Order: sequence, then structure tokens, then C-alpha cells
Amino acid sequence: AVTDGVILQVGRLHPTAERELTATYDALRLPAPGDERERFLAEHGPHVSVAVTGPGMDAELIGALPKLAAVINLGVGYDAVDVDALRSRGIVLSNTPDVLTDCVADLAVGGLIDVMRGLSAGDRFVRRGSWADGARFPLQRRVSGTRVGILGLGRIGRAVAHRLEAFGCTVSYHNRRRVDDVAYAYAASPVELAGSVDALIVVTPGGAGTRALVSAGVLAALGPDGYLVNVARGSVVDQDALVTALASGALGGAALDVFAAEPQVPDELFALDNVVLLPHIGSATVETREAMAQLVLRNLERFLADGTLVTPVALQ
Ligand code: 8YV
Repeated sequence: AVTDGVILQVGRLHPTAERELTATYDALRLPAPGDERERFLAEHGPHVSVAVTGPGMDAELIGALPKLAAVINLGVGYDAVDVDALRSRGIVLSNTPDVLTDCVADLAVGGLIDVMRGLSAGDRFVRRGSWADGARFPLQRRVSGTRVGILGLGRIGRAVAHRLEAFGCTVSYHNRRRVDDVAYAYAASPVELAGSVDALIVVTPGGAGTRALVSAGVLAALGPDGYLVNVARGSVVDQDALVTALASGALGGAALDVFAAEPQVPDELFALDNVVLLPHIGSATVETREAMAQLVLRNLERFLADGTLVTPVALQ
């Protein structure tokens, strides 16, 4: 084996991954923060060579593992892992791309249809007896044929765009770099994109590079008839500005699967019928989560065998 040493499980993982980590690799589980964790790290920290995580690892924890050589992340997004701390020590990182692309894209389109056509709001209307009482449900907005902007045209963004083409939508996008092999119109900035579409779908990575990319100005450009869908990370949107825009009617509506400080959702949003609130379930299907767990295990197996990863993250 390239590395010997302890395999550490950091936070809860998919049951398949947890079972296999214990059964095949005798992995140890990091205790929750507190005295027990301190004692655990003092005893086992020096021997840990690989960490497998879903919730992430901060610089302090990485610093407590002097022999750490690899971090295997369950999830395509790795913004909760302190990559600066990894980079400076040459620790390698893997994530779980591709296997979740379809499910996240499905949820993005589902969120768009929900917020524009009032699926969740209509369900609430029926359940509380308003329909039976003779009340009228407000007219909604058409989805087919609308103009949709994709913020972040990576794997998931392309899968969203592909689905929207079937709805006859006009897709445009903004991305760090213009993408050569697509025919969608490119907008030079998020504000320019938001100003030219009926709905904006956020599918960028999280982290420092995209913090509050969807600013108050972007929300204003989207406007009172505009809709926002976020299946990326809460940090990509200025959440205070979003709450203000939704509460004041300056933004038409939003479908949100991610939030700034999960699982906390701003109270102000609970009363708004034009907001769809989801508990971070983009990848959360039986099929996709199993595939993510298998990819985590394949990364671990490969790293222990030859020091390489199946789906490495380029940490430049
Ligand atoms: C979570 C996700 O990571 O892949 C991502 O980036 O946001 C999700 O799949 C999932 O909760 C696993 O921890």
C-alpha cells in the first residue's frame, strides 16, 4: 500500500460508505467538537493518513492531522474543505462529479417550474381548504418559451440548459470563461445576464471566488417579474438582499435548495408564497447518493492502492 495509517471518517456519510469504511478499512469516526474530540485527536490524529468527509474540514482539523495525505469528499462541491490548508501541504482531494449532475439539474428545473407555476403554493392552497372555500388561485407564469440565464455553465449548468431547450426556452449564460462549444448567448457579467432573462438559475461552485456573486444589483436587474433558482451554494447569493427583494416584491420569486447558514432559513421567507424552500436535496435521491458513496469508496481504494484518485480536484 502507498499509505498505511488510520482512515478517518469526518461527519456523517451515506450508509453504504459508512458501512464499508468500518468493515473494510477499520475507519475511526471523529467525535463531535469538544473534549472527546480533543482527546481523540491527541491519540489518533498523528496516525491519520486519509480523511473521508461530507460536511467538510477546517484548517484547524487539517492541522491536527500531520500525516494527512488525502481528503475524499462526498459531494461535488468542496467549499467546506479548507483547500488552502491542503494545498500548502500537498494533500490531495477528490470529489464526486458527474454522478449527481442529472439529479441536481432535475431539481433546478423542478424548482423553476414550481416557483413559476405555483406547485408548492397551489398544494398549500388546496390543503388549507381555500379552493373548496371558493377562493381563486392567482394566475401563474409561463415556463415554456421563457428566457433563462444560467450562472455557471459547468457540468450541471449544461444539463440544466439541455433540459430547458426541450421546453423551448432561450438559454443564455455567464461563466468565468466563455464556453466555446455551445450556441447559447454569453453575458459578460451576472448583472447583464440577469437583466436579459426571465429567470436566473445559479449553478456555480461555492467558495471565495463566487461569494455574493448574485448581489443586490443582480436581483434588481432580474426585477419584479424575475425568478431566481439556487441549487448551488447559499454563499453565492447575498441572502439579506434576496430576503429584502422577495419581501418587497422587487423580485418575482425564488426556488432555493441552499442557504447561507444551513439548516437555518430566514424566518421572513416562511410567509412568502412565491418562495419555494427545499432542505438541500439536489443530489438526494436513492440512486445518486448510492453512486456518490460508491465513487467515494473507489477514490479511497485507488488512493490506498497507488496514491492516485479517480476524480481528483485540481488544486491550483
Ligand atoms: C452534498 C452537494 O455535498 O455535492 C454537493 O456539492 O451539495 C451535496 O451533494 C451532500 O449533502 C453530501 O454531503
